[in-house]
Amino acid sequence: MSLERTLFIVKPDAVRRNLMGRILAHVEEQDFRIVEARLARLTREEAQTFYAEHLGKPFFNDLVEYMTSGPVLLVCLEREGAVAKLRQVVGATDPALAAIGTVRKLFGESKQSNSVHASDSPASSEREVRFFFGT
Ligand code: 3AN
Repeated sequence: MSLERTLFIVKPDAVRRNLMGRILAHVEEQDFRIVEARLARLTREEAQTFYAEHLGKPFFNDLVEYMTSGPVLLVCLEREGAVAKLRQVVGATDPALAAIGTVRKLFGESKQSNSVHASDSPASSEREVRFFFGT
């Protein structure tokens, strides 16, 4: 396995509930290194571009509303095999279906308010890290 970078976002529902520290501790315990991080309030344009693959889906407008409803923590994480490992640590999109011990099982509220984002492939991680951190 090679050293990879991936994009992680602590979403508005989790920032609002003061879960940033616990969630970051959880990923650090899995040997992820935080290489970049910043709090941001996404604009509508940023959220629409970031989630462009979901344009036209029934939940798209609500997703953009939700992602712009409060601050998010944007994080670039690094580890061996980071992309696949972080998807495991994060769990399924729907917290009700996520495996025990995953971030979404522990903290997610619903399919939309599922507390965190993790890039879903090496191609996505490259695009997403560049989108927010320009590297
Ligand atoms: P994941 O974040 O697990 O890769 P995606 O990429 O399918 O999931 O969806 C992106 C985001 O859109 C999810 N994290 C969630 O916030 C929202 N979402 C996905 N599917 C639904 C749905 N059926 N209803 C409401 N929101 C959804």
